[in-house]
Amino acid sequence: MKLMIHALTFSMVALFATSASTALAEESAADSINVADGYVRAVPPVSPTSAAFMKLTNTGEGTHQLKSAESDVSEFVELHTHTMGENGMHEMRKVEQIELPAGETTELKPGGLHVMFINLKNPLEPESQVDVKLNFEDGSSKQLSLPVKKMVPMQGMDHSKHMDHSQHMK
Ligand SMILES: [Cu+2]
Repeated sequence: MKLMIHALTFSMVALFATSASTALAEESAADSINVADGYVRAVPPVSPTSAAFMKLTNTGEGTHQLKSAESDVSEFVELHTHTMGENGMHEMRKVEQIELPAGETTELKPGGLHVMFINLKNPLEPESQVDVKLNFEDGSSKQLSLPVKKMVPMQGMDHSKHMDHSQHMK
């Protein structure tokens, strides 16, 4: 009698172990995607928009897609890219998803792919943190806390020094 119970217990343990290892073999997109160097652009209080940038490395065997992002900082959160318009100007465009090929690092960076925050609810203070959730194609998701960073203005875009200078001239 005692032996039978032991045998039963053993087979139940074996069953659990089998199902657990099956679950592990099926890695979710969120498990496969490593996020590095993520940050959100600091913007002056008057700005209605900002963006998040980061490096997404797919360490898994298959291609994954970033389908959407969520955050409390703005009314809308969209996945965007920059394209060169017919007028030769950079234009932002919404994309349905961001492809994350296996074994590759996909970089979200200024002038390229980014997570766009539209209609900010509060100013983004430098050194504060922004919670951003990334949603992948298989329903898995990744919760991030990204620092807000001041961006170095692009060359020729920084008119603030000019204005200071002219004020001194008066
Ligand atoms: Cu954008």
